[in-house]
Amino acid sequence: MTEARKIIIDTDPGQDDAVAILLALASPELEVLGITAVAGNVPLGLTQKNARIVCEVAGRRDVRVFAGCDAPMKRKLVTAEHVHGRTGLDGPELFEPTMPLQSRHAVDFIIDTLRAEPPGTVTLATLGPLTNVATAFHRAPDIVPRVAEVVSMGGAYFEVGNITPAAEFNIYVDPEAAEIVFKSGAPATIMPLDLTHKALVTKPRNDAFRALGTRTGTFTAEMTEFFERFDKEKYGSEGAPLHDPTVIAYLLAPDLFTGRFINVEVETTSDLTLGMTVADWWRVTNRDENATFMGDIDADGFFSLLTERLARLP
Ligand SMILES: [Ca+2]
Repeated sequence: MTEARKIIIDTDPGQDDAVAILLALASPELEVLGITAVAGNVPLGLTQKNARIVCEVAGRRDVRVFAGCDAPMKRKLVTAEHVHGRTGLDGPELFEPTMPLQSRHAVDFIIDTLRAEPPGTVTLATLGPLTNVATAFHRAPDIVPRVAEVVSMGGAYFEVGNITPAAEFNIYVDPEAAEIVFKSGAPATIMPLDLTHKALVTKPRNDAFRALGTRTGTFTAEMTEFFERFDKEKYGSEGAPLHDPTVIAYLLAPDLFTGRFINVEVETTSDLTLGMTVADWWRVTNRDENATFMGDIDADGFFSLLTERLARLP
């Protein structure tokens, strides 16, 4: 086997973040150098704790978890307990994690790691608002050319918004951070709602998690059942979209995805459309391409990969 791809997972767990972390920890092609928590779905005190809970469920107390920024760069934090529940991980019975939180700040960890590892070898997999990554890029611009790729769940174009009519949650919470990252020059791949709304946890797919008969399988099924209640009501669809694991699946099996390398910019001034990702899908401007904006997914392939990998965990 070729050498594992080194990644840092930046995250605001969140049930779908939790599934993404489990997928990464179950996959030998990836070496998780660290997990950096950020405020988003719920406040930082909960996201860093939830990240540790998920590592313990996976039997991976050795993974380093760092706490990062507790608020967006220039704005007040907006959270999403209405989707994820009070803890952010509502659904399964939760426990107090006993593995330690690292003492270093997540932003320092990102900067130190990118400076220490050979250039072009560390990928940033981002599953929440981009505050930690943008703060690192802003504070240490020398790390930007060392990033192999930033793969982010965020944004939307055809599906437009889920937190406002125009904006997807991760980008809306910290639009200035998203703008810094997407304009940084680091190779970017974006998993927008256009794609994740095709990755629905239908009943048979949820049953497949439960049928694993493992702690991880049950934990996953109970989490996805919880947030499904909200999304089914909201969208009237046959299941809830499983957003964040698409980022990890892309690192494992890029052929499951198709998209376009285009210009993507973030609205940071308008009240009406704040946080909108303006994606030049039809290439109607001369603005420079800066991101691969994904549009389609082989959903059956994605769920088979996910279930097969989760089966490897305890
Ligand atoms: Ca997330």
